[in-house]
Amino acid sequence: MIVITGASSGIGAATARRAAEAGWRLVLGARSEDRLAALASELGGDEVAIGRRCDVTDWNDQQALAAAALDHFGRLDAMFANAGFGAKRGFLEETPEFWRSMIDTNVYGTALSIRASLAHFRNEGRGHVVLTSSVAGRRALPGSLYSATKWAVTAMGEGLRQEVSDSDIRVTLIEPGAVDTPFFDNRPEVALEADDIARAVVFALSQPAHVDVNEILIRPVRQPS
Ligand code: NJP
Repeated sequence: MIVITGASSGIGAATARRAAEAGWRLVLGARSEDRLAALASELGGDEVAIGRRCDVTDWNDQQALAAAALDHFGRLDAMFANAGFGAKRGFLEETPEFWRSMIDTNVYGTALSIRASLAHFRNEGRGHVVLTSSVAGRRALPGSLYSATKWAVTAMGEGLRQEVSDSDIRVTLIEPGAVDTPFFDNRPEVALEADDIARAVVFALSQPAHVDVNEILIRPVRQPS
């Protein structure tokens, strides 16, 4: 049973489809309830997937999302903290309010998703936290505060991995290059499909319990940086 944030679109929605195909049951979180409801119904309805409105920057929403998994399915095995968005490069671009919202979502929201699932995973002694970082979380991009938020996600993944290394809890960082999703206003010249990332997530989830896939960095061919 997996909780996915940012499940209304792009990588999150594609991962929900692949995970359902692999036999996972799902709680889908995002702010667009209509899209979550449509996806849950496409995946087979209440017995397979439910959608819940969740703004990842809201601690109450995050707690309710994890609780929905336990209430509805009686278990919680994995948390895919994937919600996030980008910003124009340049430290004179965007507004300070937009910056705050991106930091809140990408950094604080990811930390809250970890927090909302970790107590349960600790009680069980097992569980799987998957975080969507980025190539931009592995190398600094010019003028990119977004890149800095993804460095923070990469650091959280590695910090969490070390924290829980006294247990069977697993931690995976997914680090995509350009992916053709609504993340971009215009499709990049070279790009992966959301499903390419979804297959990588399901690969990490499907490993035997003793195997902890810590990082998967995936670029499309011809992406130089
Ligand atoms: O983008 P998109 P992706 N609370 O726009 C949700 C990273 N990434 O799939 O709330 C809750 O299709 C939003 O839902 P809604 C990227 O940084 C991407 O490409 O309904 N949810 C939607 O479901 C991000 O971390 C690329 O608006 C919130 C989802 O997030 C992840 O991949 C490359 C929310 C965004 O879906 C998924 O992005 C890379 C909030 N406050 C990393 N704010 C790429 N596309 O090239 C947003 O390296 N969402």
